[in-house]
Amino acid sequence: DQVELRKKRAGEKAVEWIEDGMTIGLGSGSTVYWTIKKLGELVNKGMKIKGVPSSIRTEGWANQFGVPLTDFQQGTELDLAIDGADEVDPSFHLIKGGGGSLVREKIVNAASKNLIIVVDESKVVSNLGEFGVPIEVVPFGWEVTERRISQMGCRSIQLRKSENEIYVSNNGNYILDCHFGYIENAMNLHAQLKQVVGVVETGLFIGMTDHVIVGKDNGVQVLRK
Ligand code: DER
Repeated sequence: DQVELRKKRAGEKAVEWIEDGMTIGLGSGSTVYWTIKKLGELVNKGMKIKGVPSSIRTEGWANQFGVPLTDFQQGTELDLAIDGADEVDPSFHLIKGGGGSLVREKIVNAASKNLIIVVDESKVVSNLGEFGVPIEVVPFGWEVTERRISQMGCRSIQLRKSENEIYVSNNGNYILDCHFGYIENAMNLHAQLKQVVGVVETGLFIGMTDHVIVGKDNGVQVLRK
């Protein structure tokens, strides 16, 4: 379908930034799926790279497509990370976490020299906030953490479920999806949220992104800051 084709175009385009010998941060989600699949083809043709996966699901795709994996014991700086997003604003601030992998994604992306975001055009917005901000919280006392966050002006807050069960992240934590309405200052909101006792990480990725590759019906557009 059209959306999948736009995701595929953006995901595959990102491999042009990958060079032999690189260690790559592998993001999570259905757009970066196409990056990992394409990367497997390049490895099959002899490209020498290693990937650090940002989720168990991404680890499975890397194994399926033959992308060699490594971890931070082998090195604490990655050459490049490629990841998806739920929203991208004109300053390249992001909302991420729709797929539940935001903590490991942020760790991987923050450890990378460069970050490329791959999205279909529907993710490009003029103002963050339509998409609820995913916030990973410690399960113990999550009800107290939820109350504290709801007092910060969010309009609605939901404990994420998956098939009627509480969603548990790869790190054993819960996720609260918080709708703040249009976010005027994403940096400030992130900083305030990070202070709340019980919050592990937010889906606000501020000032981390170098390039954004947008998949469109008629091709791809590379946005540079
Ligand atoms: O959960 C995440 O952060 C994903 O990267 C998400 O933001 C993008 O997922 P998609 O490529 O499946 O839309």
